Amino acid sequence: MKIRKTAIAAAIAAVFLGIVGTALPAQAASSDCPSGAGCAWQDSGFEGREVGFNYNVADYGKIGIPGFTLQDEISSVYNAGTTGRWARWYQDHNYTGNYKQFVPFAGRSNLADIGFNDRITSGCFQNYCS
Ligand SMILES: [Ca+2]
Repeated sequence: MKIRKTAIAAAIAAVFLGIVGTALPAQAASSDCPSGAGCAWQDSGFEGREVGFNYNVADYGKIGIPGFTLQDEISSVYNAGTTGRWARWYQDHNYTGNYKQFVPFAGRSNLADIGFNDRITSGCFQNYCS
């Protein structure tokens, strides 16, 4: 039941993103996420520093530039995966704690909308969350 609700929410988000993409010039956008990746941005609206994964990130606190990581900083995410897998982002490292998941070609431009702003520490594609 929970998964079904998330799927519906993700589908709505995808439609919403489509509308935004049409209305605005291609600037900061979910389309910045490379094909095949799961992407996370520091700011809402797919802006700020961006980190993508092809399989998973066990701890965002351990990647990035010296002195700055995306741990507990991520405000928008997008699943540009091409294998049909859902992308999940977890509150804690090593894919533990609460998580949000998104079907391919869906994401969230503002994680604050779903109570998940600046909380993410790990992320993965389904089947690579271990
Ligand atoms: Ca943020």
